[in-house]
Amino acid sequence: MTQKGNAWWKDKAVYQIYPRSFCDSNGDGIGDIPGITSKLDYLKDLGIGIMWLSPVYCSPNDDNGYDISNYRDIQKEFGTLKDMKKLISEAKKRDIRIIMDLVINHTSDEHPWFTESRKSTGNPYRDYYIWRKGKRNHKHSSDALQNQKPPNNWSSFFTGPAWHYDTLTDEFYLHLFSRKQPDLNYNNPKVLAEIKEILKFWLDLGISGFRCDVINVIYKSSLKDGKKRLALTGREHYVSQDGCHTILKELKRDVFSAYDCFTVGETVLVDTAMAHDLCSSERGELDMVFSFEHMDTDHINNKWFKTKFKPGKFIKVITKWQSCLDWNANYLENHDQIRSVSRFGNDTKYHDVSAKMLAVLLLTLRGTPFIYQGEEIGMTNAYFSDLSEIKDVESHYVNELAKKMHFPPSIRWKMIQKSSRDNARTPMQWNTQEHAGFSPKGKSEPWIRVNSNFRTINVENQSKNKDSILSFYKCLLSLRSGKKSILKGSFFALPGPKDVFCYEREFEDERCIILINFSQKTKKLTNVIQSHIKNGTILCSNYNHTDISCFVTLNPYEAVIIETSQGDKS
Ligand code: ISL
Ligand code: CA
Repeated sequence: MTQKGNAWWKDKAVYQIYPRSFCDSNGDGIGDIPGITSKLDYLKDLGIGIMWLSPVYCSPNDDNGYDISNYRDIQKEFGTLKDMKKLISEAKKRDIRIIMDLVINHTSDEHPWFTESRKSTGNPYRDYYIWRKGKRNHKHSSDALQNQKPPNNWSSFFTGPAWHYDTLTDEFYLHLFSRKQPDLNYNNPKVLAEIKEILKFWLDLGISGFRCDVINVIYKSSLKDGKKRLALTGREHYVSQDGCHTILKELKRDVFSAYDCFTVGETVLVDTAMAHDLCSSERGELDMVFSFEHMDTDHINNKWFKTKFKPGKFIKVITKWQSCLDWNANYLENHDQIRSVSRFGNDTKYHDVSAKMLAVLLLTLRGTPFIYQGEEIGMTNAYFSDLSEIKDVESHYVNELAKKMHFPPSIRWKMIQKSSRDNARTPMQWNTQEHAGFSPKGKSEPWIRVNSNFRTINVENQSKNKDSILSFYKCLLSLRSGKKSILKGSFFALPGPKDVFCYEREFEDERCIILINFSQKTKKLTNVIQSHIKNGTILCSNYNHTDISCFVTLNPYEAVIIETSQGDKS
């Protein structure tokens, strides 16, 4: 065991793998661990230093692995513990660290703790979960459920009440997510003791940390009714509570501090102050957090009601987070979000330049960048054609709710087609062969449909092309690793034209200015920016510009990194 030394995770870029959709080695249509191992050279060549694996533990797959039934073993369809050990050691040979997903707000309802817990109110595992009697409904029916209401008015992240009635003991259990994801009870010290042992189990196997799923909602400080809201009624009783901070400090003290590892929290509904308290280095909780505010800039209320993307809002939110937190976990995509090029760029006419523009943003902000599989080749939304193609549990819950609310089928479908998480879960596009090279030829169909644009957008084509999005990512990752200003410099926003994000990164006497045009219009640079960059050197441009003289306008979606020197600051 090594004592945690330097913050190595600040210098590396992370690559997120959604194992089900990355690479299927045995042709059953489902991505697997040997598949991931077979792509390690690809990841090394790309230039990433850390890999985050979405859950690979045993799971009945109600929520694709985010419902865990055994924390100490690998889901059969993904392989075995032996395969996992091999992946860890092969990654290590290539200097790639692995972090795993840690899902401890809830387990699967098929986890033995829960199957025991259900059995009786006196079962030793009863208090591993949150069970309560319902409220009386003042109805008189022979059906027990008809006579009562859930214990409080909280709603679930996946729509509907956050409680499920269980006839066996005539009580309800709490589930902030799906019915098959009962929440653990962190008022029971035995639960945290179990979790600590699970963490050690994986850290001892050689993994380098965890992405902690919905970690800031694990502690419920009361079960009182919440203030009525359009979504997530009850949240004031569980978002970032004192009890959560206490647990995180305890995990750091008793487990993480003894290993050379880091943690990134997925923290929902946080503002910058909450995020600071969860991850500032002096508090000893998490090392960094994923926030959501920038992901909330293209919809009203929730992601199912999309609005036109307004770059100004997005730029303002990112600037705020860059300025308020010392270190951000930067991301534009993950397995829960639609594809960034289809969302913040343009996936038709400007596919190539806008995907590269987003790469510049992701890899030059202050913080650790997280690239999601396929982002490096500009994978787009799936444009599914029918509900039967949709696998995600959340989309189906939402469809049911919209049906109950009498939304016409065509509106329901539009909402799901645009916003379903499945947009990011289509198989990785490796080549032009059958199944995009995700599964071997002639074997089972992939578990989810391949995006029909795989013949043009794929790794093989882009590897051969020096001007591709993939080559651009490689260049940028290598540039980043050698530039102290980009790796660890301060962030300072500069006023730019509308829809253009301008900022400066500075470390000692090295300074870079980054200009990113989020619009399809040509933009004239302000005089201030022009004077800042006039003697600079272009380090990277998605239009292959190299000459700074006469650089006065930005093309549609143009992004440039310009190195300037101290002397030029006006
Ligand atoms: O995807 C979302 C909304 O559409 C988010 O609210 C998401 O549910 C939230 O960010 C929590 O996500 C994490 O925990 C969920 C799981 O379904 C997600 O895949 C995971 O990233 C429950 O474990
Ligand atoms: Ca497989």
